Amino acid sequence: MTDSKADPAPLVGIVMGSRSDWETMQHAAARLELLGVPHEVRVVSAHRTPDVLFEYAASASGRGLRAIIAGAGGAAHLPGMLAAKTPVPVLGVPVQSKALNGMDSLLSIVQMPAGIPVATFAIGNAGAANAALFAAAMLAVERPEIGAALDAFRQKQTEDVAGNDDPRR
Ligand code: RP5
Repeated sequence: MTDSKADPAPLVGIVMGSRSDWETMQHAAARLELLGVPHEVRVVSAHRTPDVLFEYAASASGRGLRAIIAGAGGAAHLPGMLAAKTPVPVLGVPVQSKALNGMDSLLSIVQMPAGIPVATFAIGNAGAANAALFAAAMLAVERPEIGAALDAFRQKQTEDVAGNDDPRR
């Protein structure tokens, strides 16, 4: 998290509907941390703190955010509402809900009517991790150091699999 004055201004905002989403969304933060992408983390609820949502969306571009990763579960309107209120690209992460295993979250994030896009990722931890990697890939266009970190991450991932290719060991 880059909140102290010494830290560089965040390029990515990670927001979630509830503190209970952190268990999932920490996987996005961990990837951004690993890749050296300055980011911030906030709880912003579309239905419990709608004014905070509007304020966050209104200030996002001016504060230098280049992507917002938004995770929510259930009737997950947070990513769509953010996307409606900011030109900054919104990457939606469906959090795995207890009642419907995240199918509710997935469908309510992915089924945006034409006109306001939300890039939607897989349900749960994989979606959170991939949203961060995707944000890094977007940033790599203008930030070569992030591109290099992403290349190194992918290379290591390849080597880890290749070096452990006997599942019995
Ligand atoms: C959504 O409701 C949140 O994104 C969370 O996934 C879900 C449950 O929230 P809590 O009741 O745990 O706060 O708004």
